[in-house]
Amino acid sequence: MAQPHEISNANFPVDDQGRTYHVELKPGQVANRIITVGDPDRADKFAAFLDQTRDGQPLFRHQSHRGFYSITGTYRGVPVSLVAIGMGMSMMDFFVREVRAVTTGSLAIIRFGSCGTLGPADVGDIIVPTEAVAVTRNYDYFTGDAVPPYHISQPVAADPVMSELLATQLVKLRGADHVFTGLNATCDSFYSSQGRTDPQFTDANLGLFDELQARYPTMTSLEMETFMLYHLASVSQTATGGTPSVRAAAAMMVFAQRRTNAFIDKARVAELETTVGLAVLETLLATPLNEAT
Ligand code: R1P
Ligand code: URA
Repeated sequence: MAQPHEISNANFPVDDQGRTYHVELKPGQVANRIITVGDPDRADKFAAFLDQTRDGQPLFRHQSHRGFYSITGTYRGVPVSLVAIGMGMSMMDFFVREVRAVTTGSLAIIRFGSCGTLGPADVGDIIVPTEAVAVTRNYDYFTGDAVPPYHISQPVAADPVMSELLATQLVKLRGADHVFTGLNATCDSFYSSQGRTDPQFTDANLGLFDELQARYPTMTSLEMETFMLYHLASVSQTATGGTPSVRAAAAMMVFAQRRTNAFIDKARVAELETTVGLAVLETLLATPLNEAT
């Protein structure tokens, strides 16, 4: 059995090989252009698009003990990583911070995930969120304070160049009727803060959809990570300070139409993952990066 690695530095833990504590990557194992997904199977499907090495495998693959799955290789000769992070804003936070810690120069990160929609998109359509808000449960409401049950943050924007490139690639592939841009709500639950009803718990969320769309009429998607990616990109800094060092965008497949209650079938997901995956890779390649920052 492999020996556990010793960890040092309680502020930013790394092991004796220089790998970060949760994502378990060290310098040289992750590229500056990254696609992040939730589902590890989706990362494996994307790996098939990467340039094949002599043994038919990407250059590097690692499953961390905390559920992060990383694949690094090249796409049309350019280094690219795929990192599956699981679900939720805190997993996005681990991923962005730990990858930033072991890379130099600017990073371009695209989240390729799934989402629910309140419309006008439908199941099987693609949404490119040009901005995102966080919707978080306001715990004090549930202990009796006179506050709203959910907090809705101010919006944070995606990288406009990457979003435009992504939307253009996707429209070419899927047609303008099936690609939507707009505001995304990143929620801290798949259930309560996404307005799902659950008789087992008090969630006070019956008016949430209407409240979200009244406050942000362009709000179209609901998912669980994108806001954190855009937020961290917006506060990222270079060694010299100032300019953000992380550029970020997202594309999401609509799995759930929350007004009609339709849910996508598996065959459609497989078809979307392969076609949309290529558009995401092409966008990453077309994103100019200052790798010497
Ligand atoms: C919930 O089913 C998960 O699916 C969405 C949500 O953001 C959440 O992580 O994204 P992924 O398909 O990327 O996992
Ligand atoms: N992912 C989510 O977070 N919500 C949905 O409704 C579908 C996918």
